[in-house]
Amino acid sequence: ESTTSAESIKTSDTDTIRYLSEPLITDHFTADPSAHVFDGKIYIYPSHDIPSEAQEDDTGAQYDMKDYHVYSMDSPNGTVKDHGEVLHVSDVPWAAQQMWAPDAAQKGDKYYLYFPAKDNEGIFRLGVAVADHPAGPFKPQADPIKGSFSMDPAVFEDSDGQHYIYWGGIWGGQLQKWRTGKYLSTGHSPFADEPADNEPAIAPQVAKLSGDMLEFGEKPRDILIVDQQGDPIKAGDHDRRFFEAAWVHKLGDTYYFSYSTGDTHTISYATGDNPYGPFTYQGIILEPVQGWTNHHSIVKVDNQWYIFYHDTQISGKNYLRNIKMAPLTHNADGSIQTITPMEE
Ligand code: FUB
Repeated sequence: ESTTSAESIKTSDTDTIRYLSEPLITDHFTADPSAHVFDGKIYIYPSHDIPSEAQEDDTGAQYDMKDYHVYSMDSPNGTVKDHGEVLHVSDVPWAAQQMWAPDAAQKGDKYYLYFPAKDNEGIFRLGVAVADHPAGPFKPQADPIKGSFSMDPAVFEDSDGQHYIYWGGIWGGQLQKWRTGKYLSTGHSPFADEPADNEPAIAPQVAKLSGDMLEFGEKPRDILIVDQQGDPIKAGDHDRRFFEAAWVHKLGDTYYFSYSTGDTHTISYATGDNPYGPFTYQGIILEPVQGWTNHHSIVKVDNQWYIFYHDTQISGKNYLRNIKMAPLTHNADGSIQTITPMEE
């Protein structure tokens, strides 16, 4: 168990907040934190980073995770409880390796863990595991979600109780390999199969979940992210195009689609008036953190919004990360104040 401390310095009422926050967990490496309030408590579903013997490469082989732990906190920045391992790759019949960024959802008295992993052919699929308690243990389905591909699932429950699953990631996340609807085995380079720079960027994916939460309830749809003029963000626009780490939250009637821009390292956001988009690009929520990846979740606890994210403060290594949290502020006009992480 660990206790955290944090400090923020606001530079103005509406722009950037510089924020210094401490790792939430120090005895394991953790990343990609998906946080939710279930049964009045904050539960965090992160990736569990481990030192790897896999050769580091552009597909992210060094992100060689094998299991998930669940963590909880009674209040923001409170004591973090580790509920232990809740799912291991060896328990998942279809999964071979790389348990990447997960998320969780609640429906009725059941809890669902959504996770990506590579199957025996080296293709990323999305899996589901079910539990009676938010902290598991989670029992995996025998097969991946039918028709699933790529990684980084995130589940959003709309105000009417309908759950939507968002996912996808380019390069090592393989989304570019599904542009034709079939897996393109045109080579191992994660940079093959991308659109030309002046073409629309590869689209993140969304589908309603089925009533039993175990399958897509409809054919996956592309999410269109457009600029302020309504033109699709282009593949060459690395400052704004979707890379990975989709997340959706809702404030009033506005749906906020946030994501990592990958090689430009920000968490950016776009807004829309329904769960499918199109979403209009608005700006940066979180400036680059220490380390290559940037991956977050956004959750309201009582009356305050928080962003959970990670950096590499403890290890200094891209694939050995530590999760953190910081308050997040929406301005009166709906825009989100940019957070600039401060380093020690
Ligand atoms: O943790 C492995 C991968 O790194 C995640 O799936 C990506 O979002 C990036 O954070």
